Amino acid sequence: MLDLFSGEAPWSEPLAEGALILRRFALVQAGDLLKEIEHIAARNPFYHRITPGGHRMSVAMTNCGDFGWSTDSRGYQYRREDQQSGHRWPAMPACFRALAVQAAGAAGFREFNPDACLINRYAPGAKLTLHQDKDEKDLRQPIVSVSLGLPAVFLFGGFEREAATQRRLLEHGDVVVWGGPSRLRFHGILPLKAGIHPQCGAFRYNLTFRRAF
Ligand code: MD6
Ligand code: FE
Repeated sequence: MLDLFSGEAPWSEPLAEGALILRRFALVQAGDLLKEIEHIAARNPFYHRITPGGHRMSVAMTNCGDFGWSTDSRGYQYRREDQQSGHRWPAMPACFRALAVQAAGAAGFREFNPDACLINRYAPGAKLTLHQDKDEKDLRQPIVSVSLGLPAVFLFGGFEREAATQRRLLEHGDVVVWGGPSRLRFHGILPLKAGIHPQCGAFRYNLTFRRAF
């Protein structure tokens, strides 16, 4: 019998209009996703980018898909090549794309067709200060964000940096989808607390799928 109170995954939690958390939506696929992250990072290693302001980011990053997000002294942009290795970004694995499209659909975004996946790796202390994701060409497409490994506190704010923020813990397998009227909300991640996750050791990984162009 269907038991709505069993706490079985996945379940959804609203954040704002156009934005929600699909709790444990990626739990079953997590092992496959982690294997693919390992392959991608073997060819295009994680590294700490330097922001246009000259700061070394505490989050280490790599990408897959047609385009990868990067930053350097000229600003933020999507590029076909990894500036560190000189290689093109690896293709987006089929299991990545399938998950992203399914999650977007579950949140009501039916035509999501991501061409970029940014992979963030957080070690203890790593954080992401409040920012907007606005480097993508078509802001009608949502962003799908998958959390793996150690839990992190996610800040979800308004349309100005100073606006009040909600705090939500994102755990292994949680997926955040947002778009529509929430697409340009400020958001961030508080410094990661140290711990050991059975599948990811001392790290948190986050995959964010976007339509860049
Ligand atoms: C993170 N996520 O969860 C950082 N951006 O590690 C993001 O910056 C983000 O989760 C856009 C949409 C969803 C996100
Ligand atoms: Fe973001």
